[in-house]
Amino acid sequence: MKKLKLFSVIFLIFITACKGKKEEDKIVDAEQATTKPNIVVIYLDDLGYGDLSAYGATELQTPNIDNLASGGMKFTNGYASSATCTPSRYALLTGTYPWRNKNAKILPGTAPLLISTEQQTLPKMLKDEGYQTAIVGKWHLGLGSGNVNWNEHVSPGPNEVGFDESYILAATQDRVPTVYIENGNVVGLDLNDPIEINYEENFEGEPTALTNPEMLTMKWHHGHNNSIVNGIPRIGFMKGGDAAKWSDVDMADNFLVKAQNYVKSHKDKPFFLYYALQQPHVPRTPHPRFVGKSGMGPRGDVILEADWCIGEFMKTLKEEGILENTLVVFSSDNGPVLNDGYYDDSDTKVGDHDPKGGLRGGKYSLFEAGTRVPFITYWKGIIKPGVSDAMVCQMDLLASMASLLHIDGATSDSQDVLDALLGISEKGRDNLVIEAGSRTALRSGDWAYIPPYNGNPVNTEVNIELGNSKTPLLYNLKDDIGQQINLATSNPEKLDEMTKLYKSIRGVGPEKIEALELK
Ligand code: NG6
Ligand code: CA
Repeated sequence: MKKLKLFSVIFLIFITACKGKKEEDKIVDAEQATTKPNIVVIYLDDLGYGDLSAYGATELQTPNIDNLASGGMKFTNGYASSATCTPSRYALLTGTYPWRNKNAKILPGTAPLLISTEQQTLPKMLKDEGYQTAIVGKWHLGLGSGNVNWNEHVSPGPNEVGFDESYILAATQDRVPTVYIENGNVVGLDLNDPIEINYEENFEGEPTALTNPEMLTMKWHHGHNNSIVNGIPRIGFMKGGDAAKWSDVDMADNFLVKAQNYVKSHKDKPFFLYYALQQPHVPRTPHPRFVGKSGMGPRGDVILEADWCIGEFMKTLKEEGILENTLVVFSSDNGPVLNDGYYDDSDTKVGDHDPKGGLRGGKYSLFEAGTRVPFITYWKGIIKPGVSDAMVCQMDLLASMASLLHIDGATSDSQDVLDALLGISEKGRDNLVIEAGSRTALRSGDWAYIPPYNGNPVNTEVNIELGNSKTPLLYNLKDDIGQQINLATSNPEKLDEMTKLYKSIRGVGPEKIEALELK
């Protein structure tokens, strides 16, 4: 079945490629289109399952991302590996469960590179296959080997784990250093004004949100009261580097132009582009032309901004003539949060919009809204538009892209779900261990199992249910997508089955996994 479909796909592309070209070029084009398409991962930061009109949002319209969903495969069971950023990105790039690496937690801006330069990664694998590789956008996987001097070449980083080119924001938009780093070098740095970063203590005489609240244009709610950059208080202390500091409101446009330029200058050979947008993570800083556009405050506005960026990016693929030769994967690193540390009206103005899309929990949570995220694959002319309920995880991209390229890329955790991603099959993975902080839980078939944890049931700062309960939680998502009815007591057989499966994958009994604090 699959072979037949692939054959017809090749034939289709062959015919298309034949139009108006020399005989010998045709075969090369047709072959390249199917065997080595460009691969683009468009990755948002904290976008929830219900944040797109394609996923049921009615109060927000996201026409450009909706075009990907309606022209491609929209997954209803698409997962980030984790409910926070760093571990999800780790899994996406390495194809390995993040809980196998104890350091794969939300990282400060000074953290060393989390991925070993020896490790297999998606970009490395593609590079070995002759792909050109690049990241534009948020990194948040650590840089250097400790005690980074930001005024010198910063290494190892993305360029040492498989990316030929990198243009990144090091950690998060709310963490210092608030500068772009291109291929290991801070962009626009004036060495007469060197950058110093410290996450423990401030530099003498430097203003902070606590000492100089009059300098703030955005107020902090929890955390985020250290150095002030562009009127926004951040996490961590920074001194110097004034000329290099980014403009928050221009960040989206800046990343977009970098991504577009990359496509334009690399379109003649296969490329892998990881376009990691910063929206709608805090601080939400829409460009003035998007301010007020959603009527929902900055969070809604930056989602519209991101949607616009993606539309412009897709236009570039089309204008450059490579839309039919590019597989686009769209997703988000974790679920939604409204107030993540700043007063920005995102919670007060949300109105009837449900970023969770009917799921329970949110960012940081073991409930579904923590890890189940929008997940779309789009490949014009190849992926037949549709909706898939197959369970797929971003961690599976490594094995699936290996399968697409007919190479051996298997890791123990990354599964080949290529057929599901291409819409050829409804079969995804059977199960997945999801993660939030230092806690893990199991998804298997229609079921969700959360082992007992001691932590607070709710993180009151962000107003999110974390999935901590002194007794096990068991839900049948087919009947109860909102995880309201705990079946742990009424269905002991299923509980036993899920507990055993969880232990066998996780390798540690749930009773031994300490519930750790959120951050
Ligand atoms: C938390 C921050 C939050 C956000 C998160 C990382 C505080 C109180 N909260 O520690 O604002 O930055 O880390 O988000 O500092 S993530 O999407 O990159 O995982
Ligand atoms: Ca995130």
